[in-house]
Amino acid sequence: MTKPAKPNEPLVTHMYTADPSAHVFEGKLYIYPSHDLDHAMTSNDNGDQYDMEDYHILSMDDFHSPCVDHGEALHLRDIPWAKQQLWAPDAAYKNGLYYLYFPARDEDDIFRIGVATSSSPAGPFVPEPNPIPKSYSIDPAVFVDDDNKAYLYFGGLWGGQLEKWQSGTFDPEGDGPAADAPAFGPRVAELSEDMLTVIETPQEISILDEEGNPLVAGDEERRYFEGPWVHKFNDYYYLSYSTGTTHTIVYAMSRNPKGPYVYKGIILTPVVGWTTHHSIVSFQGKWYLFYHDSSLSGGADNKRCVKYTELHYNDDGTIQTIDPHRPTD
Ligand code: FUB
Repeated sequence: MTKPAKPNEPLVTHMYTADPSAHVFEGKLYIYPSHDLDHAMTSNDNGDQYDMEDYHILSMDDFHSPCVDHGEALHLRDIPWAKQQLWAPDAAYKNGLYYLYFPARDEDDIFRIGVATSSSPAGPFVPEPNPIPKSYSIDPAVFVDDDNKAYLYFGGLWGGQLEKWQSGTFDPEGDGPAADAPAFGPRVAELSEDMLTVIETPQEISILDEEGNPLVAGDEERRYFEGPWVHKFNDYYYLSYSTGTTHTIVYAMSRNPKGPYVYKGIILTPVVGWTTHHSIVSFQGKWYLFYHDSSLSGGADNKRCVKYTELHYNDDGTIQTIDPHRPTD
């Protein structure tokens, strides 16, 4: 039997995992990661090296229990509209059903977001025949608020194609803004009651500095790149995300799930590997950060491993910065 994973150690070592979205379902921790494959793809800014084909769901009764791999929960071959690249997923629960949200490239090589359903948090999941209408780009994250409204967040630069959607339709020539222009923000749209469609055109989220000015595209230490995650603590919404080129997980706060959000600081300093991607979850009275790095493969960007560590708030609601290389007590 596998031993329980310690903080900052791989949750599992029998396969490569990345992009962990952690949730508490049925009293247990469920982790929805990408499943990195052990192949040698050429690395480029388009993300061709992330050529994943299926999802495996992990769970733990608690942090003293071994992490269970529930096997293949969804495969590319079973998704009618998807051609390749099953990237970072997320999951949600509503109305007695579990929903798995995932990005993939369609037949035209355009990233869209799909949804699949299951009666169990561990799957298997059955995909809808088409992607979610009006969805695009990558890294879906779903937040279900206390009033039961659910929101779909998404978007990623470079290989994630967010630059190509600035006119509202896909423009293959679409590019990023000038360094002194407002950076592109992630997108948000409220989900329908059945969680399978959005009920509005996705809108861009503004991320502002403390003076109320939008973060600019050249501010690579703070501007949005990919991997949105929204959680709520003490009536504040926290939008956390990867800064991509500067390799940190940072966060911004708002009183409204759709923003505008005000930038606050760094949650996670750079890990081993180019990408960084996370989720934040409350479990048994404590808060945890799930994240990945490339340590299990000795640094290969597309062979990553999922880890966790405890997350702490300051009295004013700000989050203490985590250094993944510092041993925990
Ligand atoms: O795993 C593929 C991509 O790498 C994800 O969608 C991004 O967030 C980055 O982690």
